[in-house]
Parts: sequence; C-alpha cells; structure tokens
Amino acid sequence: MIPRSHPRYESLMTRELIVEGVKKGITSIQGLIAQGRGEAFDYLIGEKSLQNALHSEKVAAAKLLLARKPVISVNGNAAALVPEELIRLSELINAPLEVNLFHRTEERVDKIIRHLRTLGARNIFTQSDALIPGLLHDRAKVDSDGIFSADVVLVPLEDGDRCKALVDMGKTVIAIDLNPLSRTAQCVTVTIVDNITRAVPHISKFAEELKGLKKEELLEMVRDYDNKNTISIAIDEIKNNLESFSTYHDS
Ligand code: PTJ
Repeated sequence: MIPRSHPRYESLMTRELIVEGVKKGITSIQGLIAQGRGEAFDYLIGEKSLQNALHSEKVAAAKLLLARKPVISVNGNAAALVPEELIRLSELINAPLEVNLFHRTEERVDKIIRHLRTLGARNIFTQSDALIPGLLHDRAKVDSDGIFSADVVLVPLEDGDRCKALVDMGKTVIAIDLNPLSRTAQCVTVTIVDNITRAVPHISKFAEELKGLKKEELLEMVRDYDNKNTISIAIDEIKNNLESFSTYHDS
C-alpha cells in the first residue's frame, strides 16, 4: 500500500491505475511505457496545469460546445486513468465515446466498452465499419456514425499518425499530450500539454462555465487561438523550469 504521506503519492497512484488497467486487460503493455514517458514530461512541467494548458483546456471546451458532432476517442490508457471523468464530459457536452486502439484486439475493445458501460456510460459508438483514409494500422478502424463523421474529435494521448489523418479529413482535433514535441502535439488543432488526469476534469469545468454563452461569444473565445504558439509556450515553460531547477542546485 502506498501511504498518503508519500511525497509522490499522486503520481504513484496514477501508476497503479495503469497497472490495474493492464491486469484487467483494458490497457496494453505498451501503455505502461507511454505512461512512463508521460510521467517524465509531467515532471518537467512541475506536475501541475500551467496557464498555457488551462487556456487550451478552455478553448477545447468552447470548440466542443460549438461542435455539430463531437466525439471523444478512448484508448487503453484513458480508459484506465479517467473513465468516470470521460463519461461525465461526454454527458456534459453531448459527445459520445468511441473506443479506438492502436494495439487493437477485439477482446480489448469489448473489455473497454464493458468497463465504460459498467461505470455508467450510455452513449458509445461500437461499430468499426469505416476506415480513416491513409492509415495502414488498426487505428484506422472507426464507426461511420462516430469518429468517421465527427467534426470535432477529442483525442487523449496517442501516437501521431491518426491525429494527422483526422486533421487531413478536415476535422478539428483536440489532443491531450504531455509531450509538446510529439507529432500529435505538433499536428493537431488544439494541443493540451497537461496530464489527462487533470485535463479532462478541467475541460468539464470550463464546459460547465461556458455552456450558457452565445455561439458568437464562443467563436470569439477561440478566434485567436494559435497552436504553434501554445507549443512554443509549453517548451519555454519546460526550459524555465529546468533553469530554475539548476539555479536551485547551484546555490
Ligand atoms: O490503448 P492503445 O492500444 O490505443 O495504445 C495507447 C498508447 C498510449 C499505448 C499508444 O497510443 C502509444 O503508444 O502512444 P505513444 O506513441 O506512446 O504516445 C503517448 C503520448 O502520450 C506520449 O507523448 C506521452 O508523453 C503522452 N502521455 C503519456 N501519459 C500521459 C500522456 N499525456 C497526458 N497524460 C498522461 N497521463
């Protein structure tokens, strides 16, 4: 058991959730490695949601509220770390969930769908009757009524290929990825450089706050958003953290 007083309690508990996900057959073994890379970047940003991330989370909420047909993509890591938070967001913005895996097995897809349903998810796209053009791996398999025809897709952490392919289809893609250097972060419409465990609750909080606004007001909010700028601010934030860390050790 990890005691609450442990200085790295939150991080270790998140790790436990991923390990549990693997044991339950929800998360892939590769998901452990992805979590490790995420942890390293989280360390570099100070394990908190920085101003830049909060801004992206607000823009993401506005874009999801403006969407005609939003869909939330779920992979094995997201299903293990934030299933209830994803269900809550899904209900709040009326965006169905869709399981879409890189290391796809039908068994794991079924297990994740059952896991989400057990936790109360009511709106899940479950067909894989369409293919994202230009993708040669299993992540191309999507629901024709879901991700395939969505105008806005929220993509919690993944490899970059599908994000690029979704952008090439003309979709607005919002990605949550702690690594601002990743292909995903670089190619999507809105990058949220934050831990999924903090990002999803924040998007829900902003969606609740913005829900009453008029369409024009939401459009105004997203008008000046510049993803390249977001990424360069995130990289600067990491540089600043490293500099203050080395100063601290010099003194
Ligand atoms: O369940 P599957 O089969 O779809 O596989 C999911 C993974 C995540 C294993 C797969 O998509 C993959 O291999 O992803 P990558 O290429 O390792 O990319 C994952 C990205 O997410 C990396 O840039 C990590 O830094 C980032 N990341 C990892 N954990 C978190 C995270 N970002 C936000 N929050 C995290 N907790």
